[in-house]
Amino acid sequence: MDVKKIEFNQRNNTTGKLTFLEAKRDIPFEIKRIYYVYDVAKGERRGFHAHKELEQYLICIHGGCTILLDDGLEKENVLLNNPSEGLYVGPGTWREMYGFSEGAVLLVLASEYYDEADYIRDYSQFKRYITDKEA
Ligand code: T46
Repeated sequence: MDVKKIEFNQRNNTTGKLTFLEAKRDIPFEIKRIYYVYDVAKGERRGFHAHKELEQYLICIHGGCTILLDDGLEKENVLLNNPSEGLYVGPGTWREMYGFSEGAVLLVLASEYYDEADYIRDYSQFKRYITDKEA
């Protein structure tokens, strides 16, 4: 599965914590877009799609949420509840986000501008896409 949890640089002292990410050093792609998902009501589930080309880092900068990842063969659930950790999610990965704690903020760094044509929003279409790619 093309996913990986990364620990970012942290500087902690008695007054608090600071995490930083540097372009090209910590994030291998050029960041073309940043967005964040927040105010997600208890029990809500989002995502339900894969991307054909897009690479992203997901960082839960406040609170926590869980990401279901599926490459068409295996499924994995990753808890994000640490602002100094990022989850790289590569193309061809179905994702669903759930279990948002109250006030959770999920920040996303994306390699491309928003393009609806890059989304696969239908699960059977995703399975066909993966099978065709492997053939
Ligand atoms: C992803 C997960 C982690 C835009 O117009 N511009 C944008 O940059 C984005 C991200 C979305 N939109 C529009 C598209 C929809 O009409 O905002 C609406 C909500 O987007 P969506 O339903 O895709 O949101 P999520 O939370 O299900 O998924 C988002 C990202 O779209 C997706 O790429 O990987 O977060």
